[in-house]
Amino acid sequence: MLKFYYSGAPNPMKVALLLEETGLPYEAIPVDTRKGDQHEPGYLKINPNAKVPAIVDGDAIVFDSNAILLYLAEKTKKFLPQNTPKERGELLSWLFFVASGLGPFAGQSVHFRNYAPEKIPYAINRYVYEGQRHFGILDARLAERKYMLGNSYSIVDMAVWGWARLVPTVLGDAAWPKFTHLKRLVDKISARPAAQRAVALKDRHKFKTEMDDEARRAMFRHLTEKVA
Ligand SMILES: N[C@@H](CCC(=O)N[C@@H](CS)C(=O)NCC(=O)O)C(=O)O
Repeated sequence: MLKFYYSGAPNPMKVALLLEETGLPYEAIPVDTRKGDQHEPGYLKINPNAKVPAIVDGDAIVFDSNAILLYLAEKTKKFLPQNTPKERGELLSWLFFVASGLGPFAGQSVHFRNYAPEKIPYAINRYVYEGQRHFGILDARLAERKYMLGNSYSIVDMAVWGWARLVPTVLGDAAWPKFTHLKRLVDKISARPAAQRAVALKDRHKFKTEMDDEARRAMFRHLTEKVA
């Protein structure tokens, strides 16, 4: 059975949503990143980047959330647009936009707002600004169409949902009114039974919740290794 290495964080949650939407049987294997499971040698063979999510499907190993979304969508032939150059081009553009822009900027915004040992106004402003800019681009697109690629729900919407459901965590509690179209999409997806099962998945396992020294050592390794 397909093995899904996960935690309740945004990138694994996109994949949990797609797995639940497709109905593919899978075994959910917790990787407790606050305890350092991501650095275990056995896990590094699956994801050398020491992050979640990753999947093992027979002899296929796939890591990086949007790569997994594409792999599973192609495998099941679900939640993809028409296979024309135009539609595939749009699919890839938005998937990569989320993977290389939204995700990293949103992640750094959360880091500098909540976890950095010093509050650095320049860093906070840069990442909140960029997070806001990326969410704004999604919002503008959704002002003109129901879903990211038009009339059909696709893996791009799932990739967006992973991060957009956390808009207040990324940008602050007052942010939602700026992104009404994006909020509509998030609410629509969150109301789906598959999304509710995806969000509930982490309750099947016990994950550490404290961000203590052990967690900081596991997740922010630059704190103990000066390279600059
Ligand atoms: N580009 C990767 C990023 C994965 C990632 O950053 N995962 C976070 C959770 S959302 C993680 O594993 N954090 C633990 C750590 O950094 O040690 C993807 O999209 O899967």
